[in-house]
Amino acid sequence: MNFNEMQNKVKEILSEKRYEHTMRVVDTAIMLAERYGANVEKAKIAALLHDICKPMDEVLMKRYVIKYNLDLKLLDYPTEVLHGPVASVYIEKEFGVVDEEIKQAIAVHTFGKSNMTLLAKIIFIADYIEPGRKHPHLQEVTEVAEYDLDEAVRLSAKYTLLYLIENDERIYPSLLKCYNYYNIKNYRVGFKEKNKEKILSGEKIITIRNKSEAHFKKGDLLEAVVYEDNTKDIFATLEVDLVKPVTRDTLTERYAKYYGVTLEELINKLSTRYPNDDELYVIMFHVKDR
Ligand code: DGI
Ligand code: FE
Ligand code: FE
Repeated sequence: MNFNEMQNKVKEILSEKRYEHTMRVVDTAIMLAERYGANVEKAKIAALLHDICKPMDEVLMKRYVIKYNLDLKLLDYPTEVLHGPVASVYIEKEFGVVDEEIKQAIAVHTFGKSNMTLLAKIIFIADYIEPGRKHPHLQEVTEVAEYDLDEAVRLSAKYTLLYLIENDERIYPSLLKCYNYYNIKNYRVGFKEKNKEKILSGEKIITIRNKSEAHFKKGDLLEAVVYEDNTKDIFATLEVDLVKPVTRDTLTERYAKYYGVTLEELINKLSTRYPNDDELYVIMFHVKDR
């Protein structure tokens, strides 16, 4: 089935309002996919089909959960929670979509999960920020989604949690896991693209940062990402071995050697990067996971 055929079928199944919401999610998902370098065709299909089971009868949804071995805990939740997981099975049967990444993105579009794929984040956010939405966080999350998709995921998980608690609703655990996972930005450390391979090979084992990025201690785990990489995918988990305060006067040749520069060059480099910080911190680490 091509996209147009799918679109016609979606239009027959959904109410006019739901169909219009769906098409705005498609447009938003295309925009985000282009922005973050995701597969635009997949984003279009996932967005088009994300709410396809919204009108399905609750009893039928529950039958799907049992018949297709979905998480049985879903049976304790309302159709708001069920319609995504059920759709991930339904679209294979009714639309011939077998792509696991699309199915997964649709399954979690309502409540998210930890460590989502780029596509899943795009559908989660597109659904939350399509311009017809009426919630009070539309503008804030739309703005954040332009430059930091993970932070947008954190915010929409947060606001959904707050809304659900306010309304005495039952929280599906995946939503909480999503929030916790994306709420760890203190322990994210950015590196320049050119340092990625050196870190992975074990050649680079120190970094020098200012106070804002030195609230770590031995044994802490840091998630290393590349600054230039818009998706901010974690390329390695680093375990901190040592955090040591240094000033320009106490920096030594040894540290400069790790950077592959002379001491003088290192001091100049740090003065440029941190012109207002006298005290800096040497963070030594090793790669724990890649
Ligand atoms: O299907 P849409 O309306 O486009 O949007 P959606 O799939 O994000 O569903 C939003 C609804 O789902 C909203 O009313 C909040 C609700 N929801 C999200 N996570 C949970 C939840 N409801 C419960 N009870 N528990 C959850 O964890
Ligand atoms: Fe939905
Ligand atoms: Fe939706």
